[in-house]
Amino acid sequence: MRLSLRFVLPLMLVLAGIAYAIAPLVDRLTLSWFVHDLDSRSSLIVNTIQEPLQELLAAGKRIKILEFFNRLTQDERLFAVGYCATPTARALATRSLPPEIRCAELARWEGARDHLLLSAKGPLHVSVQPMISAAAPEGRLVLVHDMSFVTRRSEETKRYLFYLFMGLAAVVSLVTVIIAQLSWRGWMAGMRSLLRGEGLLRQPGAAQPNLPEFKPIARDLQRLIRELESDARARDEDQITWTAESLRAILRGELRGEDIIVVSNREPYIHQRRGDHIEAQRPASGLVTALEPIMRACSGTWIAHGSGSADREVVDRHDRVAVPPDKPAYRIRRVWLTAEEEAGYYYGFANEGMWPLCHIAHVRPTFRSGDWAQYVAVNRKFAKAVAGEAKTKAPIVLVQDYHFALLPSMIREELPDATIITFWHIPWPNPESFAICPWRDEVVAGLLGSSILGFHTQFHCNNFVDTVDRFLEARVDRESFTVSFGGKLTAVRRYPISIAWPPEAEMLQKSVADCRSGIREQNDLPPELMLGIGVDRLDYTKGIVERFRAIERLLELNPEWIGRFSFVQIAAPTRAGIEEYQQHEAQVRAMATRINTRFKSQGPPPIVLKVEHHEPREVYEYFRAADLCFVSSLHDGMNLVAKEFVAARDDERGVLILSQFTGAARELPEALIVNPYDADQCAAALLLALKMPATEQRDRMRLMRGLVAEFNVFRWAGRMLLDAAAMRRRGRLIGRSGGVET
Ligand code: ADQ
Repeated sequence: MRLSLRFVLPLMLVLAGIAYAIAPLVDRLTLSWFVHDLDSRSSLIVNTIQEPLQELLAAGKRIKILEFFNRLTQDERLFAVGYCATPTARALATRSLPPEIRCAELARWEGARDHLLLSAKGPLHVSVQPMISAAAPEGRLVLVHDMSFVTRRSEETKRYLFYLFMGLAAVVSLVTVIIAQLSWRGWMAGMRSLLRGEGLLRQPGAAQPNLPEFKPIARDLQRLIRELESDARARDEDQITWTAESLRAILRGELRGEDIIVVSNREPYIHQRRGDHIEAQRPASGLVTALEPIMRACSGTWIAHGSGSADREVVDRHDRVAVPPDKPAYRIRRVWLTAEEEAGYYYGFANEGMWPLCHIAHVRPTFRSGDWAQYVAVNRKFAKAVAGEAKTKAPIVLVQDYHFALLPSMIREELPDATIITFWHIPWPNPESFAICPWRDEVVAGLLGSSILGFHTQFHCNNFVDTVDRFLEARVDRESFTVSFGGKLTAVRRYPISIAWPPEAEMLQKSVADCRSGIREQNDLPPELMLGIGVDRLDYTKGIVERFRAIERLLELNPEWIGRFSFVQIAAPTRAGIEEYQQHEAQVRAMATRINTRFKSQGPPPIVLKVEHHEPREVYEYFRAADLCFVSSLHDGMNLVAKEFVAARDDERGVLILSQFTGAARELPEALIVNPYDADQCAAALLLALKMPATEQRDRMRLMRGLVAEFNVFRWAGRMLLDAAAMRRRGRLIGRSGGVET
């Protein structure tokens, strides 16, 4: 409509102007036509009346002549008729002959070009014709025609001319608007099909692609576009210094304050009752460590299981509480679970089933149908909470981890237009291993409710896509790494997680020298002692037993280090309700005791085991106090401890020993990469670390710090959210949002 007005109005004005400008021209033209016409008419009349008039003249019948003339003027256009026998004679004429026409002046009219007389009666055409008579050689007939009809006609012509141009303007506008609309629609359809990559695969009007010969070209084209896009994205990303502030600015620009909801099992702040006061504790979790800065940056809603002893006391009537407690920036919406729900969903299916299933740590998964039923019910409960917290129909929902495999498709049912980004923080096994799960199809189908599904490494993405291919009726595109299932597309992407950079100033406040002396003193260790550090949840996947075995082997093979080297293991209690974890804790404790007993006589204990939670600041103090950090996970999605150790060492000292089975090993090749199952290799790495010259430590540490700085957690979140924003933009362009339909 706007287009029509913008186009039609000026066009009409232009055409009206043209009509106005050419009207006098047309006037002149029509006048000359009429004059010419009247000239011919006059000649015709004169020729016709010559004979009877000559007879009447010869008979001298003046009265009859006047009657004859009067009869002639009954013609509506013939205004007057007269006859002059000689220039000096008196005109014999009808009364209507204008007085300006006198016999003596007829010569003037004979020679005139336009024959026009503007009399008191209006415009007149005067024609003077000679009589062909030997009796009156000077006789002249005067015919006067009324030309007022010419003025009337001219007015009419102008009016018609105006209508004609207006009509023309309307037709031209209509045709133009129709053509514009048709070509806009066609262009849009073309764009849509191009965006869907169908441009070359589908002919207009054809329901199915029917140009198979173009398929390879279309695929090549699509791949080229994707490569260009990803190149451009990488370039754009490289130019950004990723900080909480730049992430916030990008989110403001790209997502314009869109509704962001995070869902995870673990809450970022747990309120615990300690006697008569309530304490807000941050749990020891990589996931929380990674997502907390993002939520601070974009102030959304974090939905999580309320598990603290004082959680219910601090929430409002909608079960919400603003956090962080000292400087509220976002809110937690707590979901309450019954003891049965927690036992079945969390301890049962998630941690006795999915966790060992996805980690190759030689602990058998246990699957019970009762646990599965609770897992389904709790996922449904969280889906309802998401729908309840959503402020718009199309929020961006970030679903976290293996506790919520079914949640993406359940959210999709509640909010079809939501953009759902699911991040799987743990590894994804190969299809053979995953086949163990009795509900494998449901789990995979649930995850395919996501718009984007993220893993830490490409290897895990490959395993997931292979699993889909093996078990579901889905279309897998390995070029674009997308899965089409149930009419929806899920992009499977690699987003290596990281930590905030730079670390909070508070973490690095205490100097390395003070940390070294302070930590040794706190643990009754001699000041000159070489110190190793391990920080983990007390989980069997972290390889703590293998780590201790490597320390024992080091001391066995290199007894000169007994009493000169100790290893502090900080182990946060975790999932203590599960038998495997209880056994694992017992095994770790027993092993530390045995090794310490074995080498105790010769000075400080080789292993200092601290099974307790520590605040992040204390953990950083240990990192800064140590000479080496040993991460020996048997299987780990990423492992943030490795990156935290690197971030803590602004003195560019310290050696990182890192298991080859962590996602982090792919990003930090400057660490000493080891196989945790190979005790001799690990012992050799420990020895190398203890003896490593300061310059080599600095070179390795510098490279690792550069990588962690560049690929920090803000980039992790920013990339996912930018991809989501691009997906939403594309969705809006082709008339859809959320999961892109195939
Ligand atoms: P986690 O298995 O929890 O995370 P990790 O990545 O190592 O493992 O993160 C643990 C976090 O907890 C670190 O921030 C660490 O500092 C902290 N932490 C550990 N022990 C602690 C203690 N005793 N006291 C205080 N803090 C402690 C899962 C996956 C990982 C993946 C992360 C993030 O298993 O592979 O890297 O999610 O995606």
